[in-house]
Amino acid sequence: MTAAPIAVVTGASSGIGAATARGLAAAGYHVVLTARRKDRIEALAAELTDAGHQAAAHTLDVTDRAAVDAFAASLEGSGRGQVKVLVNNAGGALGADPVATGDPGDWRQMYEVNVLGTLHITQALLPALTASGDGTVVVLSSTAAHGTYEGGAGYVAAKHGARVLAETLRLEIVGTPVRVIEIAPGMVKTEEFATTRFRGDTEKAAKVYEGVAEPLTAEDVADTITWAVSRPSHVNIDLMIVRPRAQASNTKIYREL
Ligand code: 8X3
Repeated sequence: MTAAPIAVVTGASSGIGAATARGLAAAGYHVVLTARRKDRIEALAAELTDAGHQAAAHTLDVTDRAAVDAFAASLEGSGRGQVKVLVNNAGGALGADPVATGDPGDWRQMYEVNVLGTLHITQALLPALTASGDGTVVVLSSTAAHGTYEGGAGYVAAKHGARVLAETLRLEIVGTPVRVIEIAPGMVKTEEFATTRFRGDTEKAAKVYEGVAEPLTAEDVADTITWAVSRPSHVNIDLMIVRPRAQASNTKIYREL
């Protein structure tokens, strides 16, 4: 029996990352879940394995380059299948302050994880993805990568960085057997995104979704990713912007209040 192709998912401990790991496991990939929180990814890997899928967990902070390189080397020597998919999902927002008062530390941290984290693991796995003869790099950007909004500058700047990484990589590696897919979700109601942004202030976090009939779910976005990844190899979904119906733009949201 040939080994199942490997799909690496970063930030797989919750939200879109966890849902994507589920989706890709169901699509037949051997899913390697990475995140900082060991307990969560181990529990999800066990759940997937119990359900008859192939999954493994590897604790990883994508901002730690040495750890990312060691992870890539461990995959090469694992005797598992070829690495065919990388889903760059690790990321997030910190704060929603205006430019005048935003914390430079927040900006730095958002650049570290959303841009440099994506850069580190993409660089580390690109040789394996290329060698597989049929690789896919997914970059989870955001609608914040395509337009700004008040209070969003730090996050918007970081997500623009992730988008530029994806677009530039696609130009640079054309002719190699690797495609680059950017998925840009709008309002997604996940367990942690807004709570992390507002540092545990659940009231502020709840306001983000207030009156919005049906924000996207992590599963909605995971479906989109799984669909894009499972197109035939020659089909490159360059970019998908995915929003809930109630959101016409970053700033035009219908709320039933
Ligand atoms: C999440 C979308 O509107 O919070 O990436 O920037 S938004």
